[in-house]
Amino acid sequence: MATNKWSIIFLLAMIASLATSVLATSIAGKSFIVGDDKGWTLNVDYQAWANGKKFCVGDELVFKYPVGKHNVLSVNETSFQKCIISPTSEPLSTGEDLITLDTPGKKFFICAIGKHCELGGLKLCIDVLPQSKPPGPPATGKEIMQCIIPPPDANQALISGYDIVTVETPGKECFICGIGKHCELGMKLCVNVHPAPVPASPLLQGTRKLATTKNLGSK
Ligand SMILES: [Cu+2]
Repeated sequence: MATNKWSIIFLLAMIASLATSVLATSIAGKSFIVGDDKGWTLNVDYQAWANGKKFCVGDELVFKYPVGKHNVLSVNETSFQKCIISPTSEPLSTGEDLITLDTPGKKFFICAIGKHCELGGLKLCIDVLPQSKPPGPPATGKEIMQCIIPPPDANQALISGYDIVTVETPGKECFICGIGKHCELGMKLCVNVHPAPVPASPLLQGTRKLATTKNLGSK
């Protein structure tokens, strides 16, 4: 009895950790420490730091600085360029501020203390790209010919008993039977789809034929 209970608990723990790791890999973005080792401080070229980095929705910025020395204020473009600090603004000030980038587009951050933005260059502008999509289910001819059946949520098996597939895009299209080992036993087909030929006008064909006949006749 006790053994059973523990094995169930163990199983549940396994499932939980598996679910967490799947969730973590699909949701978590990258984390950037602004300024890397230097952190958020005076006289660092933050545009140079941002150059060449790819910020995507879901990524996170970490601003690190000694508490009280600086802070982080998210502002609009005008405030960024002119270092305008609204008296009602509420900057982040924990010394390790996390900002999750949740929308694409340009984002502006400045330090709202003294003249740190104007004179110390404590300002950062980044361009946030839309979330990078996870790769879709494998659909290459090679994988299909190896009888790899996509997971149930990604495969759209046809089951009517009289399935009609219109081949819509040129390239290689492959089909398998997704039941048991039917594919391994040979139930698979790959076809090459060619771009649709430009339909030749029947009138034009007729004319050409007529012309040839005439030529032949006049000889
Ligand atoms: Cu500052």
